[in-house]
Order: sequence, then structure tokens, then C-alpha cells
Amino acid sequence: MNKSTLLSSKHPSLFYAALAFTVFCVSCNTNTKKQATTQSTTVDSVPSEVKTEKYPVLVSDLYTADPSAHVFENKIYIYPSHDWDSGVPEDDLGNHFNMNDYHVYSMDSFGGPVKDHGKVLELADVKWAKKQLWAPDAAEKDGTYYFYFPAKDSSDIFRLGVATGPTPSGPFKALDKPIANTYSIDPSVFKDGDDYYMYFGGIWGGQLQRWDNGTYKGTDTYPEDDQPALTAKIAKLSDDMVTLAEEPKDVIILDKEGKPLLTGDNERRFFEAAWVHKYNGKYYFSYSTGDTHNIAYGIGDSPYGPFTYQGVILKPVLGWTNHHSIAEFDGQWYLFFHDSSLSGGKTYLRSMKMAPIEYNADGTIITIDAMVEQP
Ligand code: FUB
Repeated sequence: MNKSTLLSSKHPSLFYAALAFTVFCVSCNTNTKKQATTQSTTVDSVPSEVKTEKYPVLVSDLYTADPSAHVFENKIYIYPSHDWDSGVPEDDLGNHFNMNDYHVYSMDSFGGPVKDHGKVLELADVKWAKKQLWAPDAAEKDGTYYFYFPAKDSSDIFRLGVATGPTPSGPFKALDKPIANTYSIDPSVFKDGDDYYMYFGGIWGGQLQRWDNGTYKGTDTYPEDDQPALTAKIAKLSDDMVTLAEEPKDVIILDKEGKPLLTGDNERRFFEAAWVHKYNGKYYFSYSTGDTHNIAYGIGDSPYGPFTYQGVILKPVLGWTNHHSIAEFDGQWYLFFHDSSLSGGKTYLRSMKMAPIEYNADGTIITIDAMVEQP
């Protein structure tokens, strides 16, 4: 089943609305760097759907997705993708996610105003990148801020890049080349004491299935359904924060019997959107299950894992993708995520949201259902 079929079975009316819309827009634009400076990036109207969702959108003048949140300088900083309507039709490679720039946002408190720090990086300023600025993340070390992002290079291969800046909101300047030995999508950086680890990877459009031990094969190869699933990669970052200190390794997710999750276990296996946080001395590896639309997680004793599968943090949201981050602010943990409520369900026009997270006494996380409507 392809992504379009999945959307139609999950939200049939939204699928046909999205299909009609993409067919209408197919001739509007093409993927070129030049258009990064000329595109329209604003939201024209706020459909009524947004009022019936349990959690409000954080930003309603632009579409914002894949929010990576961190507390810097005693504020919540959010690093999202910037969705826009490029007119590229939906396909299984995610070409409709045709983003060209990034904005950074900050908040002083949960529920408080969200400040847009403006455009902090755009495609035209990244020498090696051709298109598709997907989910980013950021980290701070010794007063310098590092902004990590994926993009396709001139050969249409996803690589991970980095840009540096003097403040959490930039301005960021991209390095001339992608980070050596990185590939695929969705970089996220976890700080553990003085050490920083990068997680990355995503299958289907994220191309993880085209790599074998750091070598690009160029063809899609998936393990059989009864074999261990493809999974995210982890590598420690070097002191310079812009190179890897080691070869990327697999992030293993085990079931309760200690066996790796299998390819056929679509409800639980890794798809994309890796994130790690530490709670009560344990490491929580969370991720999207992709075609089953959950944010799931496992718990382990090391940033490298293995992680034992625990369950679902966030049930499927309105839209195809599910993507998240987790951060603690003022003693409360929060989940940052997105859905397509503001666009009336369009897969590629998403809006970021946040919700408090609650833990059970045994350290498991209480599942959130963002689709529940307010009374
Ligand atoms: O935003 C583009 C892609 O969609 C992200 O990289 C994935 O995680 C999914 O959210």
C-alpha cells in the first residue's frame, strides 16, 4: 500500500481534497534554488478544524512541522521544518515535502506567546544542497549554536548538514559540505553530560534502505519481514560538533523477550524521526513508526541502546506523518509534535503543537491522543 492509499483509507474526504488541490497546483512551481527567495510562505486562512483539536497550533501564519525543541537561555526554542505549498504532487518518496528555508521560534512559557525569529537559513545559502530541507535540530556547546539539517545533494541523495551561529536563533552559516559519513534524514542531537550524540535515519523517502554500512547502493533493499528491521543510526559527535567521532551504529530496539523488532512489525518498528531524552537516569529512544503513524518509544541504559520497546507516546494525528521531540522546561516534560489541522488535513502542510507529558511511577509514558476533541 502506498502513502496515497494509506491517506485515502485513513481520511478519505481529506485525501480527495488533497488530491484535487495537488492536481490543481501541479504546474505552479518546480524545485529550484532560485525560487527559495520568491515563494509565498504564508498561510492564507485558518480553517475551523483547528478549533476542534485538543491542542492549539503554536503558529498560524506559516506552516511548521517536525518541531525539535530545546531549552536554551531559559526559554523554549523550537526548530521546525517550514512547510509550504510548492505544488509538487504527493508520492512515496515525499517529494511534496519541498521545503526551502527554516524559521526558529521561542517561548517563555507553556501557553505563552510564540516568537518567530524569522528565516535563519535558506536553501540558496547551502552550497552543497539542492532541495528538500527536512526535519532539523540544534545543539549548543561553549556558547556556539549548531543547527543540523538534512537536504538532497546534487545527486538527489539525502545528506546531513550543519550551520553555526552565535545565538539560539542564529544567524546560522552553513558549512560548505555535508557532515562526512552522514546520510538519510532527521538528525537529532542528544547531550549527555559533556558528550553529544547524533541520531538519524528514515526509510522510504528518507533513503535509509539505500545504504549498507555507510555505502550508498542506489536501490531500495529491505530485510524480509521476519528479519530485524532497518533502524536509526547513532554516532558520537567530535569535539568540534561538525564531524562524527565514530562510524554510525544501529540503534537496536528489542521486544520484551530481548529480540530485535522485525521488519514486518509495522506497528512498532522504526521508520523515522528519532529522538532521545533522559528521565530518571534512563534513556528514552522515541521515533515514528511511519506507515502506522505512531510515536513509539523504548527505554535503555545507554545512549547507544539497546532500547526495550514500551509502547506509544502519541497516537496517529491528522495527516500522514507523525514527528516529535521531547523537552523539559520548569520541571515539566513536554511533547512537541505536528498535525495537519490548520490546512484541513493536507499531508505536506503541517503545524506544530505541544502537550504536557506525564510519566507513570514505573517510568512509562501515558499515551497522548491529540485527536480527541474539546467538549
Ligand atoms: O518533513 C519532512 C519529513 O516528514 C520529515 O523529515 C519526516 O520525519 C516527516 O515528518
